[in-house]
Amino acid sequence: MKLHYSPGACSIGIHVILEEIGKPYDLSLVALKDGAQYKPEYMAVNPKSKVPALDRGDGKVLTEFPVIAFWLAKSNPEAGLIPSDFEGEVRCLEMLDYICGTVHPHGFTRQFRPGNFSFREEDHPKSVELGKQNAQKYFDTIEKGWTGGTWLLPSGYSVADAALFFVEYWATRRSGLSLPPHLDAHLKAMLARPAVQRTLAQEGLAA
Ligand SMILES: N[C@@H](CCC(=O)N[C@@H](CS)C(=O)NCC(=O)O)C(=O)O
Repeated sequence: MKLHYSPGACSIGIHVILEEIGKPYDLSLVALKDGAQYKPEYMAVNPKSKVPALDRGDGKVLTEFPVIAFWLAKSNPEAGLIPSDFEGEVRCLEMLDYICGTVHPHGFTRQFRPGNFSFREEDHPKSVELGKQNAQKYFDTIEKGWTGGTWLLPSGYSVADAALFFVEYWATRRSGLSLPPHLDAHLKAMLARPAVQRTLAQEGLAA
């Protein structure tokens, strides 16, 4: 397997999952800051020009965080990264979709790439502010609906935790936001996991 990633991008969540699984994989750097996602070499891998993309090792490439996370969890059942019952699995997918389809774009892409949301440069600060407000609102929604203990789902650690990690990391390391209590404790618990520590070190990032 090979993960196409950029340091500190949402691909870090898939990187954590690969470290949790513990099977050999390669990393391929797609430096978003240099526009490498738009180079023909990478567009031949992922025409969407986004990370993460996972080369599964069978000649096929998967894109979209929730799908990559689901595929990795289901094809490595011994790692126990998705609930084994149907209701639990559905709730895990529900969280992956909320984090990747709502929190990521409307909370953080609005802050990090305001030009994607408005042509007018004078509107960009409004996009950043709206992104911060949205992120805080989405985190409060997750906090109020928290059904887990340390981890997001009551059944224990899962790929949904790796997704929650990347938005928590952005909130506290890049956006200067504070997290509500369950999420704050969750981020601390994630940072204590050896798989997360290895991932951060490999991406050259501080805890
Ligand atoms: N829907 C995609 C979104 C992935 C995404 O937006 N990735 C960002 C990095 S966090 C990216 O590659 N951005 C590059 C760009 O927009 O040019 C997913 O869930 O995997």
